[in-house]
Amino acid sequence: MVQFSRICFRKYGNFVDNLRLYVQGGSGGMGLPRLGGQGGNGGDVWVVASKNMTLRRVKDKYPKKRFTGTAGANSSVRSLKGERGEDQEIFAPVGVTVTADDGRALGDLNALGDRVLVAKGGHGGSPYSAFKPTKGEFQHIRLDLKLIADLGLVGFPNAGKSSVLTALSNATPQIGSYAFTTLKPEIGKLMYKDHKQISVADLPGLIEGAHINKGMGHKFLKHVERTKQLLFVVDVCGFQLASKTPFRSAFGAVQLLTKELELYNDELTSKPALLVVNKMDLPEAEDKLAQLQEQLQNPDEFSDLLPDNMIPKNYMTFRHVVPVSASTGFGIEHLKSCIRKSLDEDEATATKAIHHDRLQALRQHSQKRL
Ligand SMILES: Nc1nc2c(ncn2[C@@H]2O[C@H](COP(=O)(O)OP(=O)(O)O)[C@@H](O)[C@H]2O)c(=O)[nH]1
Ligand SMILES: [Mg+2]
Repeated sequence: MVQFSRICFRKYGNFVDNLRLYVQGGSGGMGLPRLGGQGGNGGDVWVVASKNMTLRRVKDKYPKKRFTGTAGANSSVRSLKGERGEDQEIFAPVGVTVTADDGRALGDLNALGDRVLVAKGGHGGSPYSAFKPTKGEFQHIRLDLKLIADLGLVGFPNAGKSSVLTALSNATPQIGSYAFTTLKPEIGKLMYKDHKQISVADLPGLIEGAHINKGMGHKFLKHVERTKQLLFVVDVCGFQLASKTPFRSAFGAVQLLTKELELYNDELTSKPALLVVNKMDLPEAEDKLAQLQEQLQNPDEFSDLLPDNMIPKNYMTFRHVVPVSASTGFGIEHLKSCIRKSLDEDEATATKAIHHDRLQALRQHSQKRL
């Protein structure tokens, strides 16, 4: 029952990596023909790169997804030159590209404070325009988080991430039985018979305390933000980072990885994810896999096994749990097809959502004209 309620209270929806918004600059203010007065210009709309923002937060904060600059003030006897309308700023995360609906690039947010103008305010009425103001520019825009790969590998050192990637793809990452063999993201390409390619990023290993920037902590977690889906990799026999650190079972490793992601940015745990249980060639692997599967079915029942600070708020839901052996190749083809299925599923949902958005916009448009 407890498990059930956890699922019910799980935050709706998935990680957001793109967003479509309507933006409109403010109208210009009226001029004043009698005295030659000039209306104020309308305010512009900007997208601004800001700290601690995610596209999900933009979406939650502005459910209508409409942004308009303020209108310029009309010219009046008391104030011949009308005041300029206020700009509207849309705060967005770093790493976003801004495009118009027709695909025109408007700009990139590469560093904090970068700004992209997305809708200019109208001109105030003046002697040059017969004192008539103009409307602000308006358009639909898209914010897209730049992705480094379709999938990101998430696992502790030595789980076999590099080996799994090598087995899956044509990548040849460095493999070794010591921590931090992977120094920078290595992107492997998975090729399918119909020529579809899926990219997988092997990231610097996650360790306990990554969220407080231990090891390659933040560098790693920043990369995880920029993948569509996650591929958790655990050693079926569990792991121990060093002789001083405690031994963790495979179940413990899954929860600890989840906790690290959650502490950094809890939206990450709502990304679609698959779990790879590696090293199935080791003795007793079958029994351990069965145990892990039971624990994943009822995580609450087994959370007593974990220290309190290791229990995540929400357990990850894995679309597929796939046992493999990177050494023998067992399960690798199956994993490859699970990955494909999972990405295709999301692509279909995304296409549907875009059609839905467009249809909605068309309806609103035609209603206005009636
Ligand atoms: N027995 C066994 N060992 C494996 C398997 N996959 C990887 N290893 C070994 O585990 C160690 C760590 O592998 P690596 O791919 O570098 O792990 P990473 O740190 O997660 O990238 C290496 O010694 C690998 O040879 C497997 O399926 N079975
Ligand atoms: Mg590695």
